[in-house]
Amino acid sequence: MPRILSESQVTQFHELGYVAGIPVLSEGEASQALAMLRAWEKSSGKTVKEVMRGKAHLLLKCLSDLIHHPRIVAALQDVLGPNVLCLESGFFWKNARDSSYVSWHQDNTYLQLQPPAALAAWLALTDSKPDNGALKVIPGTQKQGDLAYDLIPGENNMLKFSRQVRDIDTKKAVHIELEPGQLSMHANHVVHGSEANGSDRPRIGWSCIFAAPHARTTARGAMGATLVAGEDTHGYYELEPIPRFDFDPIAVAAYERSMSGPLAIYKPK
Ligand SMILES: O=C(O)CCC(=O)C(=O)O
Repeated sequence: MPRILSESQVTQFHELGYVAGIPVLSEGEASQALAMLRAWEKSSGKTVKEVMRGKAHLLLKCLSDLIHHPRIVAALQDVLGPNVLCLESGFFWKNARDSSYVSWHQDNTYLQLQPPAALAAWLALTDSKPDNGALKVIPGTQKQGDLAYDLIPGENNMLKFSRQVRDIDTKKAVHIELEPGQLSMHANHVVHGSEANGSDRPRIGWSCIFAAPHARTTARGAMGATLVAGEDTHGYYELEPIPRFDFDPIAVAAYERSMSGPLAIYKPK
């Protein structure tokens, strides 16, 4: 029996490569989380959009708490099994009328996990709909393994080193529509992307890559992980500490080590 998903949601994840509408936070909790992030922006003079892209759960305590949220962990275990590591976390933050977009890609292109027993969990802090640039997936493409891609840079592309999948049928794409506080999950190989936000509302999502411990990254360089459920049965990653407070030096040191490896592309200048 799955812990939080229905059997049909688990089947959908495996067949189509995504599942959506999983309730995690109440609308009030989602706006409270957003208020904390905006307060951090105000006090630091920085933006979450720029700074919180790679391993953000090692920087802010509220984000560390979120990757351990019992409802997120239960949904992850329903798909990945009892043991779960968090490899990466960061925001895809689109302000109102924001021309940022995300080109069609597969997440596995970046971390190159073998076997690809991993997924991205995407938590909506605002609503996410077609008019404000919701995430889109091309169902079933996770079954095609690694697809050929081209390096196509774009000024407003939120993927700094865009690896855009070649020859895909975008007519088959579906929008993942979410209310604030809801979660979606997409498979590591499913092709996905999103368009600019043409609306007057922001569209803010927190996307985290989680993996089973036997999924090893073949990308070069140091890579740590945070254990969020069960045990690390394989020891492939340096286990990260849990920050006790924002910018806890022990967690920042782990952040720096990991951001020198395959995640270096996300390191803020
Ligand atoms: O939020 C978006 O628009 C893109 C998200 C994405 O690429 C991801 O979560 O892997």
